[in-house]
Amino acid sequence: MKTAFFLILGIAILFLGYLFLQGTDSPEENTLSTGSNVSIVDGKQVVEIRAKGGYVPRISTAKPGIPTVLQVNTQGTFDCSSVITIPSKGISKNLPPSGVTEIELGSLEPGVLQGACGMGMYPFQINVQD
Ligand SMILES: [Cu+2]
Repeated sequence: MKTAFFLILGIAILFLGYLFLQGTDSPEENTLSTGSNVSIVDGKQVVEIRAKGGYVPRISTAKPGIPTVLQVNTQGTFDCSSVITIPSKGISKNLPPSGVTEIELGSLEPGVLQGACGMGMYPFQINVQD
């Protein structure tokens, strides 16, 4: 009788441990894997962000060594995030109030690519890592 109790208790602990590991594993995997706003289509990497009162997602994760396009979506964007800049690449672009703007970034080097609105008050970044 006592043996059965401890057996069941043991199984319960193992099961809870399994659930716990699953729970802690997946968020970690998400931050390491390519973000859901980043896709690779026909050998081209597309990083999608939305511009309106800032940039969403503010942090994207992309892979190096792939020709990359930053696809910026606007919808009723009349604030200053309608001017997007990536200083290290000499990029400054006016976005339409609504629409999709593609900005060629070329093949990215590992590291962090910083961008911001025209005034520098709304930052965003692309973490470039394998
Ligand atoms: Cu601004």
